[in-house]
Amino acid sequence: TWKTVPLLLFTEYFIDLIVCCGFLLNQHYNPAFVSLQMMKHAWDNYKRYAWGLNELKPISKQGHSSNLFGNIQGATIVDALDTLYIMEMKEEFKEAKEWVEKNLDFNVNAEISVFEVNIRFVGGLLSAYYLSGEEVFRKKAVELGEKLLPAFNTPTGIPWALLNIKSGIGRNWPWASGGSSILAEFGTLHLEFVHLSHLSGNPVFAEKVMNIRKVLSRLDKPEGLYPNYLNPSSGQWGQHHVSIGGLGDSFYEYLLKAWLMSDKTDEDGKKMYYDAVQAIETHLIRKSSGGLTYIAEWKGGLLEHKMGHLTCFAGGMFALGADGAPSDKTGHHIELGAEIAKTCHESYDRTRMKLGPEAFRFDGGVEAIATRQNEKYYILRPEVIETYMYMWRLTHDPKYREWGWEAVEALEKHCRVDGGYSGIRDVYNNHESHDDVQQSFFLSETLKYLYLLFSEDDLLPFEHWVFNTEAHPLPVLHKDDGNKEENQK
Ligand code: DMJ
Repeated sequence: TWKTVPLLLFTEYFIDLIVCCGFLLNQHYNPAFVSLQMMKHAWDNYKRYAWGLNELKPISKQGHSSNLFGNIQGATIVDALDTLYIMEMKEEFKEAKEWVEKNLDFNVNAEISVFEVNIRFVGGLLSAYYLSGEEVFRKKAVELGEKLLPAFNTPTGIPWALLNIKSGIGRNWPWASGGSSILAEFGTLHLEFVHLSHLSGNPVFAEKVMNIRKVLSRLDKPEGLYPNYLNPSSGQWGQHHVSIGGLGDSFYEYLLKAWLMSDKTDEDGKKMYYDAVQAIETHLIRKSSGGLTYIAEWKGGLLEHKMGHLTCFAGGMFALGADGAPSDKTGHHIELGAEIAKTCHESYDRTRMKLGPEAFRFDGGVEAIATRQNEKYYILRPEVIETYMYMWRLTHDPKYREWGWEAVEALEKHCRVDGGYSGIRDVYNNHESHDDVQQSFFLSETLKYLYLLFSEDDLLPFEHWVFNTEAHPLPVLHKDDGNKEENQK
């Protein structure tokens, strides 16, 4: 009847209102959406104040150049490309692509870090190519790969850490023990170089990294462990310092991922990974009296009971590798991943800002706490969130999303500033002292892993993609179909 019409209209209006508010609320509290908004804030400010330069100084609102990339410019743009693509920030991806087309130039007189340029620039370009299919990224990745080849001109073929990409002259870090190259640096080229050969048809890239493998497998390893220093001329280990954090970390990661990326055909990579994990468990992994599992550092047989923020990636690595472990060890590797994730979460939870310090200790009466002033900083690093993402995907235990959300809240509260996101000098302090750097890996890794943590598992599924150490996804090279990856986005 006529009386019911206004009632119906009102009901319809009311339902619309609820749906609309629900949508807004849901968007606001949808953590994947929040990570996207964080990316937008980081990107917009980089664009406004530091466009084309390597990184942003978010407090002084200007560009920041790091000597890791020499005169190569645009680190944040190349590192962020795939995150923009995955988050469907189409306009931003388009402007980044145009910048790469017009401005990314490797014909510069620059001494660069081979490792950093490989993981951020080569890795970033490869991922952008595989995700978007845009030829410019493939061409630039191969061009840059070719520029890196002279680094391998050493008596053993173990590459130099630093290379002048104009003159082709290489050298090592002056501080590295006995003129050595660094394990985590020369051991973190494998995934990208295999893909460079795959995409260019030129076997030279893969040959270079297979040779590194050969050199390593022939060497004696103290207690089955890999020291962080290896002299590229003599082929001898330098100082016997073993670490799953800085100087060692991504070497182990790349053994496992090389096997996964080869569709589980790279048996040498697999064996080296599981043998290394066995030695790490025996000699480096310990439990504190408070029940926290940690990975110590090994110096000539003596343990330093310290764990770096960088080491926290290992939780995700152990869990990712669980599947390939002998069947009676699968559960154990997942458990190890869960224990490391818990310890790293504690390292965050025991600070005032709920963000983890650069290194934390298990001695002198403390557990998972930084005791030295120069270890109390947080520079927007991703490793703890990376581990939460792997643990979430592999266990679906909701605590990993809760812990990820805690990190979002802490980042928003302490690191977000008007001009972007900044690192913090002391996470135990009441007041933020900002370091004024928005690291490019914040956009490539921290924000991407947060977004993936809160997204469905079929976004870049692990069966088809492996992430390089800078979180750039590279497709698994399936035995049966080399081009299949193009259809699996
Ligand atoms: C990144 O460049 C990579 O994750 C690298 O493997 C280690 N350091 C930073 C992030 O902390």
